Amino acid sequence: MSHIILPKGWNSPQREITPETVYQNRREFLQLMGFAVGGIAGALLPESAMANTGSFGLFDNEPSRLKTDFPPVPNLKRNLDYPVSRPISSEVAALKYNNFYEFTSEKNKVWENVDAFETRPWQVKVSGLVKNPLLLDVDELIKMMPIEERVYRHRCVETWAMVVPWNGFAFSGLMAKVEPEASAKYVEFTSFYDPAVAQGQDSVVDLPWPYREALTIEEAENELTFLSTGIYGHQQPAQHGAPIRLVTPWKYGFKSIKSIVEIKFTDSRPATFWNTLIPNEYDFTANVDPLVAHPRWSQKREKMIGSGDVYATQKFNGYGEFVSHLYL
Ligand SMILES: Nc1nc2c(c(=O)[nH]1)N[C@H]1C(S)=C(S)[C@@H](COP(=O)(O)O)O[C@H]1N2
Ligand SMILES: [Mo]
Repeated sequence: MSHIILPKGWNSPQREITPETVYQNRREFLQLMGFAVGGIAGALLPESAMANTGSFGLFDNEPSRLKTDFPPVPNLKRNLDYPVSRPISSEVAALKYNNFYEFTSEKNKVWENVDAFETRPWQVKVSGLVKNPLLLDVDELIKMMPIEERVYRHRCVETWAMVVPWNGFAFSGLMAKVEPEASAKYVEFTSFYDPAVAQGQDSVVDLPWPYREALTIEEAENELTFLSTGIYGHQQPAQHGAPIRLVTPWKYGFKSIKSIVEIKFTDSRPATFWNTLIPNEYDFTANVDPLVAHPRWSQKREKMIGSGDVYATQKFNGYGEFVSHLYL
């Protein structure tokens, strides 16, 4: 989540990791990444210290390696209940600027590191405190659910932002099918674990892989909460979390876990990846709020990928009318 480039090994495609570049433990990893280890927040950076989103997509000589031929989603209708006043971000910019720590910590290199990631066939399990647990192929799940398009803002805690047309289905629709028990209070989402393919999972010995995130049951049931199986009218590219990822647009982006293999309904709050690693920087709830600074930077403004346009950050990322009642 920092912009510090790690030594070779973390993102080496060949996984030629020498003893010197293997971090001994997560503390060393976090210090190298510039995190404020030890609980004392680092000095607040000036507001000008914003994400270097540059001009991705504007001045690129399109590298032929960038995959763009994803299968289109037929008969896709846009749900107009969630209008966004800003322009949709460049698709190429979004394809080439990602957070996906399983592959690399370098945002502009994720797309180059996902070639070996097989996202079909892919099984999704829905388990825990539900009346009707599920274990099925993701394409069966997609056939079962009403697929629609939603244009949402996305706000990373690092201050970069985008506006993208996701396709997929409302999480509440899946809840209606599996019927959570009354005792279910949280929903835990687990991503894949495959260090042979995801070299980031192999580079640091004790990060809490697989990536996990969680919501309260009320947040999960909110109409905004979306499982995205595609973007820009087509199937999900690997770098956006194929084949299925969570989208919670009023929360910082780290909550929107990619490449989900299991969804579990629980009665106690699950441990989550970033909150376990560094709780003073990544809290569990993580609602977008311009007035609550991150320990290392202000959250007052945000910068769009692609255009580089800067906007004032909005509370709940502009989705207060849908979610503010959850936090009274
Ligand atoms: N499994 C997994 N999911 C993840 C991440 C990750 O590293 N691994 N990064 C998160 C963060 S910090 C952000 S901002 C978004 C980025 O989504 P995008 O690359 O599709 O824009 O994915 C989130 N989901
Ligand atoms: Mo993020």
